[in-house]
Amino acid sequence: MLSRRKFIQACAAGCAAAGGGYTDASRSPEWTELTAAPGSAPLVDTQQQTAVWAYNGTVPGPVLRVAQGQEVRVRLRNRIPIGTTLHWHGIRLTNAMDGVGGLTQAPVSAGDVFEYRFRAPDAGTFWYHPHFRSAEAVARGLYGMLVVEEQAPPDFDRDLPLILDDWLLDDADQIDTARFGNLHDAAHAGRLGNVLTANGKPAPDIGVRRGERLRLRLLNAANARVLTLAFADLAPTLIALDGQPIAARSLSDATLTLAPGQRADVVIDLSLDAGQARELRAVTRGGETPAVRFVGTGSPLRDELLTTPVALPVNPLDGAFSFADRLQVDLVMRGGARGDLSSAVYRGEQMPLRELAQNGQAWALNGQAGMSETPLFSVQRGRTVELRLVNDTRWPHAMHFHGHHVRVAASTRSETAGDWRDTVLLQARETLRVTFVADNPGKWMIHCHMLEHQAAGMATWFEVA
Ligand SMILES: [Cu+2]
Repeated sequence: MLSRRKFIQACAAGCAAAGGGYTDASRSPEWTELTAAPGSAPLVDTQQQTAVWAYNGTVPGPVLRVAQGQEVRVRLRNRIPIGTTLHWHGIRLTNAMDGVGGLTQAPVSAGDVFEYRFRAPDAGTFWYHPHFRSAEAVARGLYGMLVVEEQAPPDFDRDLPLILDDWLLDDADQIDTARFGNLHDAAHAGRLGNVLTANGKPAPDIGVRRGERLRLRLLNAANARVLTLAFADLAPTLIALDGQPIAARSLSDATLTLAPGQRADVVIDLSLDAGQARELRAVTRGGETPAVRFVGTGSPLRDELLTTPVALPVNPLDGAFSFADRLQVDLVMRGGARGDLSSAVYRGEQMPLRELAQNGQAWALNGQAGMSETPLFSVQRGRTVELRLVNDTRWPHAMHFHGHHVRVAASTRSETAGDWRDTVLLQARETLRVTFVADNPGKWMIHCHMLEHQAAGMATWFEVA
């Protein structure tokens, strides 16, 4: 892995020679070590440690920065008491490196090592987390951001990852482990927490100079909480979603909704004088909770705010859809509390709801609870797929696609037509159509990123041959 400084040096030597293509991976033979192990973190305040699982001892794990097209090399060591993997959320990588325990690899046993090597074709904001028993592993703190740098990064004064999480802690400020696997949570909104953190701290202060232009890389790493962020008068401009650049747009009402797994890149220009503060807040039913506090500090960087627009270079996504011979697939979600699911297939057996519940299942996709032996659909490489996602439940869901980004066909309450996403939010009873070219061979999951919903049935897969 190259640090940003090393990348710039490597680029000085090699990027021009690469003619705008990808840097030569042979120049970057380093491996990044990531060790998943029990640890502790001051989630609530600096005087109080919460027992967590952490990568390299920190929550979130280290921000990994790589150059677009460069080979990423990460050596995972498992020192937690259960099997684990690394899933590179949003990266259109080679299938064997997707990190789905039981589908693309065997889970890495406690004490073992696994090496991940892949190229990141798209520049943008991505993340990594286990994809085996992920509801528990992510809730205990195993996640981190993967930043893929543009070949020619646009001009920001600061690039600031903001990794948000919603922790369920008990009275002693420890992770509520008794609720793991709770079927009531799984059949409702999932595991909702009671402590909001940004970069592992509650409402941290972030010092900013007057006139500073920030690129915020926002990630919702919560198990289940849909976060609506209120920027108030920070005048946010949205420039990318799920790692894919968009034509810059301002946010209506200065709010941004991020479902679990979703990311957004937002530019803000701050006019704070020393000592002044502005909060970025998360809106919940109970009111607003501060997520981060920007505090003016030091001497002004510039007196007048920058007004130059920001545009990110586009990524090499294949949007050459061929609708004439597209494969149309319906994905119908049913079940959950106050749903009408009476039975579904689980592990090859048709089961009534009561029996599903005994197996920890509460949801079905096209009548199937959990992963099946055969894929939901198989598609020839290069063919256009049109998926109609039908949320026939009373609950929102955040459907995540592996190995591909999908284009939203028509705007909905939560999503905007034309955006490329790897995770889309559907409100209760909502239908959403997405389109993509199945250009990445292998076995790819589609699942709800509310991790308790995934564990309780909302998981399927497709195959690109
Ligand atoms: Cu869901």
